[in-house]
Amino acid sequence: MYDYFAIDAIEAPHGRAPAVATGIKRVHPKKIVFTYQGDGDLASIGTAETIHTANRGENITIIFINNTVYGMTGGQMAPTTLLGQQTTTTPYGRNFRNDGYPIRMAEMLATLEGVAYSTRVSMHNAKEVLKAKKAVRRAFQMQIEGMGLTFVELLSACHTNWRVKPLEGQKRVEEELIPYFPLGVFKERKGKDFL
Ligand SMILES: Cc1ncc(C[n+]2csc(CCOP(=O)(O)OP(=O)(O)O)c2C)c(N)n1
Ligand SMILES: [Mg+2]
Repeated sequence: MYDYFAIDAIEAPHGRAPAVATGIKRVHPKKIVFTYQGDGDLASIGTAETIHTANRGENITIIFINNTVYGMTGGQMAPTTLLGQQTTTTPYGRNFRNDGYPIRMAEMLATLEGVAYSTRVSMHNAKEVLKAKKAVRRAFQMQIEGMGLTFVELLSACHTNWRVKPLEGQKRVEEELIPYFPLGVFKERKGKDFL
């Protein structure tokens, strides 16, 4: 990521980014600290770190890229894989009897007191990308104001592992992901009454 953004960065072991970010933010409270995590990372490997960091209300921002697969390792099922979705580990499609249901992280985290902002946006067209940009800005602004943990989930295609062409992938986000993972703001704290 640090090849693309002019920021200081540290690589955490998979799933552990919120724990590492907790330490960095506590030592450098004036720095804007965020994690950048996939769905396999955040909703499976790092479930404990995600939930407890959010529950502690650490004043960091979590950027969550939900592409419904473990992309980097070749497209295995992730906690957010849709029912019926074929992956290398669910060749007949995800079945809730064996694999459970896709987890809606933004809604789940919104229930925790420590979370100041939880939203889901999408990357499937230019208009939605602009909205996503606003959500990220809002999250950082709330962090600057010290309001608690801010969480931005971004729906994203994974053309390589979905094995689809770019336009088809964007269409799938709109037609298949958004009906299960609705866009919107699930929590937005106003004021600092929790402090
Ligand atoms: C503790 C740990 N377990 C497993 C791996 C292997 N691994 C690397 S990337 C990856 C999948 C990542 O999937 P996701 O977080 O959804 O990110 P994506 O590639 O889809 O953006 C896995 C399992 C690892 N690096 N560390
Ligand atoms: Mg992924």
